[in-house]
Amino acid sequence: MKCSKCGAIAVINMRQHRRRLCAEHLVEWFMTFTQRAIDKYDMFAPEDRVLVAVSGGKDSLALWDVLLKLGYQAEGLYIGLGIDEELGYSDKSLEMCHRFVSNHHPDAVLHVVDVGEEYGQAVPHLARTRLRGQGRPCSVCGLVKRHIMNRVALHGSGDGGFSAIATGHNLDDEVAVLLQNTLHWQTGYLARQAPVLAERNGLARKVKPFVRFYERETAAYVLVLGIDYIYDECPFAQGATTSYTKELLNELELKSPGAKQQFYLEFLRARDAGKVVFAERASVELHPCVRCGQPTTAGDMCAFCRLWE
Ligand code: Q46
Ligand code: ZN
Ligand code: ZN
Repeated sequence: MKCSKCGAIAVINMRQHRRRLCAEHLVEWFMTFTQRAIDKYDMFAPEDRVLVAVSGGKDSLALWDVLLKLGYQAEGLYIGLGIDEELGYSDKSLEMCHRFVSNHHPDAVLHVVDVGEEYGQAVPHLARTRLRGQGRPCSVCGLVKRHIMNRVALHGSGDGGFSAIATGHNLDDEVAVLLQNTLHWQTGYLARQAPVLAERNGLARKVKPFVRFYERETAAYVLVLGIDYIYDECPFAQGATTSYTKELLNELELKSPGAKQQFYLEFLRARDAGKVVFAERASVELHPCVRCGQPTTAGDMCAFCRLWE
C-alpha cells in the first residue's frame, strides 16, 4: 500500500477520502483538515485563548497537540474525577497529560481541577450518595464536568477567561450520539448537536474541531507521533449504550464505507438548509444560580450546587 502523495509506504487507508497516506503526509493532512474545520465552522481565531478539555485519551491529546502546532493559544484542562475502581484510572489519565506536556510541549499550560480535593467528594462517591447506589455515575459525572469546564472557561484559574472550550469529540462519537438522539427523537438534543455551540447567558462557547475525523484517524495520528495516551476506557463506560451503538455503526461502515460521515454531514447540511427544523425547548429561561452564579433553568440553585446539599 503506497502513499497517494509521495509513493512511500502508507500507514493508513482512508477509503471515504480515497486516500492512502504515509506518516509524514498523514500528519500534514491531519493538521490541514483540522484548520479547515476551525475555519469552516468559524470556531476561534489565533488571538483567542482556547481551553482544551483533556482526559489523557488519544482524541483530546491529539487535539491539544494540533492546536499548539497550528499556533493557537491552547491551554489544557484536566478534571480529576477520582475514578479508581482498582485500576487507578484517574491517576493514570492525569499522568498521561503530564507526560504529554513534558515530552511534546514543555511550555504548554495544564490546569488541573481535582473534584475530591476542591469540593470534598470524588465523583464515584458523590454519585453513590446521590443515586443511592443505583446505576452508573455518568449522569453526575457529566454534570460535574460541564460545570467545572464552564467555570474555568469563564474565569480561568483566576487569570481571566477563555474564548471557547474545545473537546476532542470525533466523527464516531458524534454519529453515535446522532443515532441515539434520532432513535429517541430527542429533538432538543438534535437542535443542539453541532460542531459549535455559541456562548449564551453565562454558558461558554463550545467547539469540536475533530468532528470530521474518524476515530481511526486520530488513533493513527497519535501513533505516528509517539503520543502516549491512556488505552483503558473509564471502567464505567463498559456496556454503555454508546459502545453498542458504535459497534452497530462500525458494521454499517464496513459494508458501506463513508456511511457514518454521510449520515452526520447530511444531518448538519439538512439542518442548516432548514430542511429539518428542530425547535429547542422554547421558553427555557436561564438565570444565575444563587450559590455559584452559573446559569440554571430550574429553581434558585443549579443542579451542580444541589449535588452538594
Ligand atoms: S461519564 Fe461515565 Fe465518562 Fe464519567 S463515569 Fe466514566 S464513563 S468518565 S465520558
Ligand atoms: Zn507520503
Ligand atoms: Zn450553582
